[in-house]
Amino acid sequence: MPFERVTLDLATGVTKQPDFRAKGRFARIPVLELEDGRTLVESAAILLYLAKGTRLLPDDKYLRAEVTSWLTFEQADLLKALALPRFWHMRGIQEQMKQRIADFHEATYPALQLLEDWLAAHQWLVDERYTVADLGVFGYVAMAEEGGYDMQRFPAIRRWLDQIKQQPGYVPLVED
Ligand SMILES: N[C@@H](CCC(=O)N[C@@H](CS)C(=O)NCC(=O)O)C(=O)O
Repeated sequence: MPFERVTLDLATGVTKQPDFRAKGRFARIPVLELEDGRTLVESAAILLYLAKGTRLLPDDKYLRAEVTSWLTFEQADLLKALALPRFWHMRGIQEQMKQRIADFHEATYPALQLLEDWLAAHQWLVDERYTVADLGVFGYVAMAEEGGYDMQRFPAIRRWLDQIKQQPGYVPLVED
């Protein structure tokens, strides 16, 4: 599927500008812009849209709901708690944000443990095959260490992350 990737520097406040807001109602990335000019926001919606009709999204109604289930878990239990500590580390303000980071860690290790337990018993998140559920959960879990999370505790998650990186066509989220 042909596409153009546009990387934005969020530090410039670009997502708050009116031209960006016209494309992305929640003032954040990612935004998928279609050829006909329509846009789609929220990573889970974008993944489900792009994957429809491909091997990355099951046709079966139940399995498809299982994919949505994992994508929802990622949004509710992982995304912010993994993203913000990483962001504060990147900004060099981890000392200042120490308590909030500790609170996120305390609240989120149990969610990571749930993922670990699932992956200790399964190769993939849904239907024992690679789907957009894996892709959606992968993003921030793969960068959790940058937010101070000790991922050595989770061997099954680390095995699964490596497995995703080895998939044909894998492109790192953050470009060098
Ligand atoms: N639930 C959203 C979360 C997206 C999100 O939090 N994006 C952040 C960057 S990772 C953002 O664009 N923040 C706005 C900003 O920093 O200006 C999704 O999964 O698409």
